[in-house]
Formats: sequence, structure tokens, C-alpha cells
Amino acid sequence: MTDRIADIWGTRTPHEKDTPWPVRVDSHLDSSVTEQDVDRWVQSACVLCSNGCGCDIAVKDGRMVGVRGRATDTVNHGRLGPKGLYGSWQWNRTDRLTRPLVRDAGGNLVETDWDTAMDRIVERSRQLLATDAGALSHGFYTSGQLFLEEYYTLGVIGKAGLGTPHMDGNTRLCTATAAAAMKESFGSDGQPGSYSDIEATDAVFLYGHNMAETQTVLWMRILDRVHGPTPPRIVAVDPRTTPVAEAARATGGVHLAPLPGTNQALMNALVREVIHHGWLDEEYIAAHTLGFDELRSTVGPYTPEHAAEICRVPADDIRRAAEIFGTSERVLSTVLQGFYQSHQATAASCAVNNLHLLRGLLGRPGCGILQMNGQPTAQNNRECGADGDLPAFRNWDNPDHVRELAELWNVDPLTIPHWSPPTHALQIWRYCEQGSIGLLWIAGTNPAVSMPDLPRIRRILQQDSLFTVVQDGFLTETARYADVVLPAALWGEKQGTFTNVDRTVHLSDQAIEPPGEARSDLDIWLDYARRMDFRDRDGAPLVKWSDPEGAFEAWKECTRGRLVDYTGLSYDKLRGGTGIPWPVNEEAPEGTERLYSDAQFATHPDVCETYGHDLLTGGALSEQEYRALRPDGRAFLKAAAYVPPPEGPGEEYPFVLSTGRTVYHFHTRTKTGRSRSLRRAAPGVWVELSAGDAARLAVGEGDVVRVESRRGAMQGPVRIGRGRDGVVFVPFHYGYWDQPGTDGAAPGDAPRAANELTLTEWDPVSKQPMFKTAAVKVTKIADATGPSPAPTTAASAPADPTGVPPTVGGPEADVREQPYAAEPPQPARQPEDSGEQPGSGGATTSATGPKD
Ligand SMILES: Nc1nc2c(c(=O)[nH]1)N[C@H]1C(S)=C(S)[C@@H](COP(=O)(O)OP(=O)(O)OC[C@H]3O[C@@H](n4cnc5c(=O)[nH]c(N)nc54)[C@H](O)[C@@H]3O)O[C@H]1N2
Ligand SMILES: Nc1nc2c(c(=O)[nH]1)N[C@H]1C(S)=C(S)[C@@H](COP(=O)(O)OP(=O)(O)OC[C@H]3O[C@@H](n4cnc5c(=O)[nH]c(N)nc54)[C@H](O)[C@@H]3O)O[C@H]1N2
Ligand code: SF4
Ligand SMILES: [Mo]
Repeated sequence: MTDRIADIWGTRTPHEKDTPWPVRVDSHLDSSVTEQDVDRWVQSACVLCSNGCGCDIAVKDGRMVGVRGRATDTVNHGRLGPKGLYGSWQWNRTDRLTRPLVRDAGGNLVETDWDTAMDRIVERSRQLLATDAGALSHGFYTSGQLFLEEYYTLGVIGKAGLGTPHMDGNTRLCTATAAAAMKESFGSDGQPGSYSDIEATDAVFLYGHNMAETQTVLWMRILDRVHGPTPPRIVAVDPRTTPVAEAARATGGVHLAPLPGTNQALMNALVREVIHHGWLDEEYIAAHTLGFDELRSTVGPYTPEHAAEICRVPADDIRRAAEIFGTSERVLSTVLQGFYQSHQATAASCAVNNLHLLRGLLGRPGCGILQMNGQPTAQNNRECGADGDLPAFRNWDNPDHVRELAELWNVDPLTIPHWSPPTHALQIWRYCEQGSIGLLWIAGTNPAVSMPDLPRIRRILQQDSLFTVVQDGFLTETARYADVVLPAALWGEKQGTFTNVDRTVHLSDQAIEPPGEARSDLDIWLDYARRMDFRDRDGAPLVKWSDPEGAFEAWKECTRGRLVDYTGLSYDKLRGGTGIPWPVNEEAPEGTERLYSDAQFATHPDVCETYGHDLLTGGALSEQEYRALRPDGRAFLKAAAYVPPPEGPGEEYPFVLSTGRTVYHFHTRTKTGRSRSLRRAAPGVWVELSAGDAARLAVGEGDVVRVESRRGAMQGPVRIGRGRDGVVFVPFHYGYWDQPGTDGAAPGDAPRAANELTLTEWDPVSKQPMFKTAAVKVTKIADATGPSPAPTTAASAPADPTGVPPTVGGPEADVREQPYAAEPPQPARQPEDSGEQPGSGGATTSATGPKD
């Protein structure tokens, strides 16, 4: 048994390059239950991050009582991380919403029945549709945590039922930049790489990605290579000393710690070095890319010395990182929030694509790009068009694509909004603020904690002109502002599919009944469509399905012939073995491990998802301009100069604020905060300062400080950490409201949410807001009563551990880790792969012993 709070990644199963990742099955059951007691195991995949680990849910007496990794799944080979082990199911015995709530005459939220709640929504909806604003009065703000079937159904309702362009997900805050970067470089969203690239690679570059804490199982996969005989070198680009940065040092790689907001200068220098040294695949560049000359001239001025000055990192470290990229036979890159949540997000993420294109490191084992997702189902929100885009990566600006959808749905093409780009989330909130959106339907997200500039978000949610529907499993901070609260069934309580970072699709079967009268999001939207009586051109109901499988079958038709082709999948096919990566169709019945193996990109004007943008300004190219480039299957090398972030440190606000995550919590903690093991591991907010900054401010570990920006203020105890000088880090997990029996911050208490401080600014192309840079000042307000509650196990570890108790889980956090001698699951193969495939060395579990 292993305490997986204390030992986040569990026991190593090291192995050699080009051999399969051994299987290790992790399981954790409620302490009152043994394996023999379990009534049944229900197949699913974890929804607490984008990794998509296959798991089985243990059910006893109609309750979820534990979870076990699936040995047969190509994603996780049996493993689970702390959130999956403890957080995926432990909330299911707690304070759920069980009945709809509406505002009574006194302004209080009171319980009611479904008819009353839905009637209120439909009445408001009809009223608003009858005004001049029509469908533009309706906004939908959803999630990266619902199921594919739910997004697709909502997409059809929004586009073909109502006809509103105002629909987006919190995926805008999350991985809109992943989509944007892939669209700009390759013509379409769709991840080129595969997790199995880890087995074959010689170097892993992690850009603004603390994978060790945020995709713990993927990190286990890397650690098992790092601890094996032929380890890859790691390069970490992160201002904090994360476990990834530590691994970079340990493997002879590099840790580059740029000042937040300077990624693009660093990337330009890396690209320049690679070009300057001729570490290029010139044939690949000539045959399969466009834009080399412009790229070369744009990066020209970014010598290592110049970038070093902007980023405040040693120039030699930039040289060394470029050399590792330029000279390793195979390189795998991952990109996440340190890049995506910044002002030149798309430009910097495209620069990662550029590096791979320059060396032709794409579509081959070990040479992946993972423009990561964060949320478990963010990919599906993007695929299905619940983020405003047209479903199946169609181009809103291409009339043929609009016509295809109109035919599929049997509606007038003019119903489908396509006169302008879809409205992005921050603009939707702006329309709510201005009053042109009168109905905002929020599902599966908690913006009163997760949006930037919370003082403003609270003002908007309180506006009388805005009618808000909140659909959630819990009475969240946001739900407390709603006019109608709809109780949603959550994971395990409903059925559906979702797709992870490397395009692997999983089915999650229903394990238990939802509590009380809670309903799935799918059922809620189907009910809304019925009550609104949305019809197609022949007068038949617009939405022609009534259950998840029916929605999935309809979605398959929508994807036919597109890159994101699901036509070869079915619920039955997804049961039993492993998740399957799309495209799955007649040519690739078992799925597709890597895209672009043939270097044919999705850039032809007739198929591409966008005609592209200027990365510096966000200005869009017209169809004519795009056609004139004659991309026709070639990828774009897109360039942009560095510009400083809109808000930098100055005299009054001398620090750069960065925000992010800890391994033990998921976002606003509605699930992980209800897991005893996770709550105790990271019970409250903290403010991380470097040792140097703490000394200059004369604050010690645990002293309470006030952090203030131009928008607002929050406070918390100080962790003297291992970050770089000039940077303050605050985890964004902690809002006001809390669950019974916890540390219970209440509305009257001092604010502690990181987003009191952040600003409403976004990347010009992806429109993703910048959570990683704001200017703040820090003032001490009280002496310490003890060390801060920050975990000691990962990036928030103290610079000096003296007097800080280590983070442990104790016996209740015991996890069974079972090494298997079985053959590890094999990923889908493409014909092109066969020559290059690693030999099937069999499982190498010898290095693993059960740890008692
Ligand atoms: N434990 C846990 N795991 C999660 C989640 C969670 O809430 N908790 N959420 C999931 C979701 S939705 C997401 S989107 C992912 C996010 O996963 P990550 O992106 O890995 O997480 P973050 O902590 O937001 O940010 C990553 C790193 O960016 C660094 N950074 C900040 N500013 C800069 C900068 O200017 N440049 C560079 N290069 N780096 C910078 C931070 O120091 C931080 O270590 O995690 C997913 N997994
Ligand atoms: N300062 C700062 N702010 C950030 C970030 C940051 O790094 N720094 N990261 C941003 C990112 S990347 C993200 S992804 C967002 C996350 O921000 P949010 O999405 O607001 O955070 P969650 O707590 O995951 O909220 C999801 C909600 O959906 C509910 N839910 C879960 N499953 C279901 C379901 O099946 N149906 C319904 N109806 N509800 C469900 C949960 O109970 C929860 O209330 O935060 C963003 N905000
Ligand atoms: S890595 Fe992500 S998907 Fe896998 S168990 Fe952890 S939280 Fe769940
Ligand atoms: Mo995210």
C-alpha cells in the first residue's frame, strides 16, 4: 500500500526507450469496503483533468465506493493520480443539489419542481426572443467537463434552434489557445501527437506546463523513462521550480525560468538558434511548409543575449535548450497554461509548432506535439461547437461548411449564425454587462471564482437586467447569484463519451442514480428544446434523439469525412478494452495514433477550419488572401515579434502575479474540496514568494499578507517558496463559499480568490484571458500563527523545510499498486508507422515491487 498524498506518482516502473510502458494498476476503495464487497465495477474514465485515464468505478449499495485504473487502457496502463484516486468519487456522499431552485418574491432561492423551474426559463427565453435583439439576447457559457453528447445537443439548439452566436465554454479560459495554435499552423484543431511518443523520445520540452501536478499520470509515464536506462532529457520553461524543473536539472536538461509575460521573446530566440545552427530539415521545410523566410527575418533580432535580457534568464541556458532541441533525434513538446494564459499565447504556442516543423519532427514516433488540454472534455466542447465554432472543425467563414450543417440538421442555412466569428466568452460577459444579453445559461463552470477580475463578475451576475440559469451538482459561489438553479447529474450518474488530449475517446457508463431529482445536462437541454418546440424545415422536432447513444450516433454523421472522424466508433466498440483515438473510420478502424504522418496538413482552403490570423494583432485573413497563399496541405510557419504584456510591474505594483494549480485540487474544488484526503493535503490558500523577495519585504513563512492589484485584493499566509524573484504565485482554487466541515471561508471573510486580482485582457487570436500576469503589491498584515498550509510535496515546497510539516495522507489515503506481468496495451497503429515501431519488448515489470 502506498500513501499517494505523500507519494504523488507512486512506485516507479522504469523501462528503456522503445519498450512499452509497464502496467501498474492503482486502486483505492473507501476504508469501509473491501474488494469482495464491491457489487460491480462500471467502466469509465477520470474527468479530473485532460489526461483521460481509463478507470472502473466500484459500486456498492447504489453508491460509488472507489475506483481502479484500467490495465487495458493505452492512456494510463492502469495508473491513476491523487485526484483520480480520491477526488473522482468521494464527493458523492455530500451536500448535492437535489431539486431545482428559483428566486421567490423576497429574492431567496427556494426549492421547486422541474416544471416550475423550466417554465420560468422558457418564459424568459420566449420574451427575449420576441424583442428586437432576438436570439442575440441569449448567451450560453458552458464547460470543459460535460460529455460530448451534451455539447453536441447544445450546439444544435444554439445554432439551429435559437440561432445565437453567443455560445462559448470556460474552455476559452482553458485551452482556446491549443485550438488556435493548431488551426493557425496546421489548418485545423486536432492533436498531432500521441502519449506513446513518450516511450520513443529523446527529449521532452514542457512549455509553461507543470505536468507533474496537473497530468500526474502522464508525468509518471515520463518519470518511468527518466528512471530507465536511456532517459530523455527534460527542458522546463516555467518561472517556478516545479517538479518538472527539478527533472530538467536531474536529466542534464535545462530549466528556463522566464519572467511571466516574456515567452515570445524566449521562443523567438530558440527558433533563431535552431535556424542559425542549421538544425533544419530543409527538404521537409521546402515540401511541407510556408513562411520560412518571414519567420527567419522576424526572429533575426532575438539573439540569446537579447532574449536573456527580456526574460531575465542566462543566455547560455537558451543556447543549451536550443541545442537540445536541435540535436536530439526525437523531441516531444507539451504546451500549457504558462503559454496559453498570456498575452502572446497563440504566437508562442505556434512557435513550438514552428520548432517541430523546422526539423520535420512530426507524425513519427517520439516526435509529437501535445498542445495540451486541461479539462477532461474541453476537446469535445471544441469539436461539437459548444465553444461557438461550427461542429466538426468546420469554418464559419466557409459557406459550403455552413450548408453541410444546414443539410444535416434540415434547417435554413441562414439560421446558423455565420455572419461574424462566434462570440468569445469574455465578450459574452461584456454583452451581459452592457445588457444586450438578457439570459445567460451557465452549465458546468463556476465563474464567480474562475473568471478574471471577480469584483466585476460579481457586479454582472447581480445585474437585474440579466436572468441567469446555473446548472451544477452543487450550490456553488455562482449558483448563489442565479435566478434558476438546475440540479445536474454528475460523472458516474450519467452516460456519455469524451476525448482526451491525444484524441482518445472513452465511454463513461452510468454507475449510480443521480441524487434526488437531479438530471443530466443532456436531459435538461432536450427538455428545453422540447418546451421551446424547436423544429426543422419539415416541421419535425429539430433534435431527433432522446438519449446519449442517439446523440452520439447523430454526432458521428456530423463528423463524416472531416479530420475529426468518429464514424467508426460506437458505444459497443468503446466497451471492454481501451479508449480509441480519432479519426476512426473505414481506413482506420482501430483509430489513429498520430496525425500528419504523411505531412499532409488540413490547410486546403476547402477543408481548413480558419483562414488564419495575424498573430500580433489578431487581424483575420479573408478567404481570397488565404487562397492566394496556396497552402494546399502545407503547414504554416507563423511568426510574431515580442511585445511586452499590457500590465507589467512598476513602482506602485512592483511584483508580477502568476496564478495556477496545486496537485491536490481541481479548480474551484467542488469535488476535490469534498474529498477528505485532498482537502487535508491543501486546506487553504497561500501566497508564494521567493526567499529573496520575502527577505526584502521582511515577511516570514506563514505571515499573512495582503496582495493588491488595480482591480482588487486578497489575502493569505506566505509560503517562502522556490520561485524566481519578482514573481508572486497564488493558487486559484479557493473561493468564498465552502462546504460544511471545512475551513469554511464565508462571504464576509477577507477575500482569498486569486481572481480578485487578475485582469480582463486576452490574446488577440485565441481570445484566451491572461491569468498569468498582473501587477501587484504585497503588504504584511499579521504575524504567522504557524507555517502556511501550502503542500510540501511539489512546486509549493518551502525553500527551507525547517519547521514545516510534510504533506502526508495517512492510512486513509492508502492506495493499492499492483504491477502486472501482462502485455501492456498497444496503441492504434498506422500503416506508415510499421517501419519505425519500437520492438515489442514485452512488459518489464522486474524493477517494480509492491511497496508495503
Ligand atoms: N491538480 C490539478 N490538475 C489539473 C487541474 C487542476 O485544477 N488541478 N486543472 C486542469 C486544467 S483545466 C488545466 S487547464 C491544466 C493546467 O495545467 P498547467 O498549465 O500545468 O497548470 P498551471 O499551474 O495553471 O500553470 C502551469 C505553469 O505555468 C507557469 N507559468 C506562469 N506564468 C508563466 C509564463 O509567463 N511563462 C511560462 N513559461 N510559464 C509560466 C506556472 O509557474 C505554472 O507552474 O491542469 C489540469 N489538471
Ligand atoms: N487565476 C486563474 N484563474 C483561472 C485559471 C488559472 O490558471 N488562474 N485557470 C482557468 C482554467 S484553465 C479553467 S479550466 C477554469 C476552471 O474554472 P471552472 O470551470 O469555473 O471550475 P470548476 O471548479 O471546474 O467548475 C466546474 C463546475 O461544474 C460542475 N460540474 C462538474 N461536472 C458537471 C456536470 O456533469 N454537469 C454540470 N452541470 N456541472 C458539472 C462542478 O461542480 C463545478 O461547479 O478556471 C480558469 N480560471
Ligand atoms: S491524471 Fe488526470 S485523468 Fe488521470 S487520474 Fe489524474 S486527474 Fe484523473
Ligand atoms: Mo483549464
